[in-house]
Amino acid sequence: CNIQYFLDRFYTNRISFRMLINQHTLLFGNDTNPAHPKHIGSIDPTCSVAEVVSDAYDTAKMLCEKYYLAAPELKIEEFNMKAPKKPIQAVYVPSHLFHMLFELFKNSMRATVELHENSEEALPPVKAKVTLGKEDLSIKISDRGGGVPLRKIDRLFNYMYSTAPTPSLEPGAVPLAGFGYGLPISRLYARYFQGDLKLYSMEGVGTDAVIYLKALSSESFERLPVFNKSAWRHYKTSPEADDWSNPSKEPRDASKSKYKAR
Ligand code: W6P
Repeated sequence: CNIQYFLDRFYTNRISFRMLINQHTLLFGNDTNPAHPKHIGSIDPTCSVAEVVSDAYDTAKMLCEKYYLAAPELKIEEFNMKAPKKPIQAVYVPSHLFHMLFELFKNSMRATVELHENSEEALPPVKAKVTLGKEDLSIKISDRGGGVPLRKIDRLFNYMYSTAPTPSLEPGAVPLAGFGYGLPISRLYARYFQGDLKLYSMEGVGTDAVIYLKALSSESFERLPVFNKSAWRHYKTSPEADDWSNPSKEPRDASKSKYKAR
């Protein structure tokens, strides 16, 4: 609804401003970053995607083991259509990529561990596949965590919804899950450079989460909200009648109605 629309635009704005402030302080600050001399501000012109996948997995694994005393293994596969057998690289902001992958790994690990809690067998691994085509650089994270029914997939991107109990805010506590902002914000990071983040789930088996990035840096320009009449309309329009049939809204049987027919 309106809150979703507002927050998507608000947080896209925040991502953009933080990027600008970061670039300014890094580029006009002292010297080059000693840890990453080739980086241009927060941008890595040769970002090795599989390395970020692996780092995000390791970080999520540490949290997962802290909470559940177990974590699924990772299997990474790469398919480079442009330069077969070469590691896949992108011009990208590694911190953004890390944020998205860390979020997806936490979700996949939680689903995997909770589904197999009372099972003797080993946890099914989480699989990552990094592919580079002409247009897209895609990263798929697949789990065997039992999946989510299609009806509930949209909720996972809703800011007002979380599947985890609200975590405590005690100092030093790092929750594994809880505020329900992880997936919607991750999707904004993907869309910010003209990519996207999608979930494909098969209930009873597991979930594939795919991050789509642009293969060409010339295609990955900033995506920003604009404030115009169309934007205003999103807030002004009042809810209208649905234009698709809905069984719960069929005309009711007047004899069962508590309202008398006139
Ligand atoms: C699940 C639910 C989910 C959300 C996002 C990414 C992966 C997964 N797996 O079961």
